[in-house]
Amino acid sequence: MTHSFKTSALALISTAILAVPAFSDTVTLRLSTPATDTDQRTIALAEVFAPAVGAFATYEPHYNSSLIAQGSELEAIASGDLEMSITSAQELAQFFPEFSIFTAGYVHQDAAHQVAVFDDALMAPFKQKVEDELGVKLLSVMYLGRRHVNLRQCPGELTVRTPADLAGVNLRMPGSEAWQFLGRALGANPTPMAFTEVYTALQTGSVDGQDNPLPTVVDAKFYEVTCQIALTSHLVDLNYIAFSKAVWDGLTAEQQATLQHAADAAAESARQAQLQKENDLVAFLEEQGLNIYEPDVASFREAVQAAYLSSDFAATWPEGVLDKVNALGK
Ligand code: KDO
Repeated sequence: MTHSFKTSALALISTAILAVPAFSDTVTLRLSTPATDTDQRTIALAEVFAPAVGAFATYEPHYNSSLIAQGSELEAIASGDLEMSITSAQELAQFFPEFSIFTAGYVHQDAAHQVAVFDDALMAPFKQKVEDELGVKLLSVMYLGRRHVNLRQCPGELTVRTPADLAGVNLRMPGSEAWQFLGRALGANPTPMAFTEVYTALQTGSVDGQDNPLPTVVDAKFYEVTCQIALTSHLVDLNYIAFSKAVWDGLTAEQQATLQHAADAAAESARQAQLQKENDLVAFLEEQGLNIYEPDVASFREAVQAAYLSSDFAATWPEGVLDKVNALGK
């Protein structure tokens, strides 16, 4: 190495060291999500989380997967290209199969049960593994809602009573094995597809339907291009606020406490807003012409639970965890 090269290399290194934010600097927190800016979770992060951490962090949200594709956010955080995401147990299960316990249909009972599970000691080894092996901290649990089957066909053409009625139905599910499994367990023919492509796929008929909670059906305007919702409640779905451990470790203990509190407050605010919307939106959707009805939920529960219990997923669930999760419910 020539003298001049060494000198310029050293200069580059010292510039890089100087560029590392000191505790007193403001750190930029980029969040990437497939969700819109009108989703209750992103509203709460912008209105509750961002101002609470404003003294030391600048929150920079990117909606509609405009920064990172759905499902690649955790890798982006791990490699330092992103600071935050609203991740799912299904995405985590791609790295850590035991997270599939939180993706299984009819396991979580409601929003309060999700919080009890997330805060319980049973969750500690799950969180620790994600932190140690992926460099991602799971700060808080967010409520997405009860997922139902939402189809283009009207009940005259197809009425959903039991899983057998979904045979041959092309149901869009998000793109990972845990989601495809759920689609098959419901009796459907699952098609993997990114969230941002679903509206057009429903509009053009390249899929027959999709599954999401009512607030998402409204927020993403899926009701404009579908005819019915069978209230299967097959998954009381959650997301986690995922945060870069490298950034977390660069914060002071006081900043960490503020940030943790801000994440919890945003999750709680979003949970209440989402629950309210789930209650209110049936009437709105019916006004839009959608047919909303209850299928034989017991037959869905039985089929879905049986599929999970005999699956390779269940074999990865740590001994006794399902019983502990069930014990935290009603
Ligand atoms: C979806 O793709 O259907 C899904 O509901 C999956 C969730 O885990 C989550 O990624 C969600 O999309 C997005 O936040 C958009 O609401």
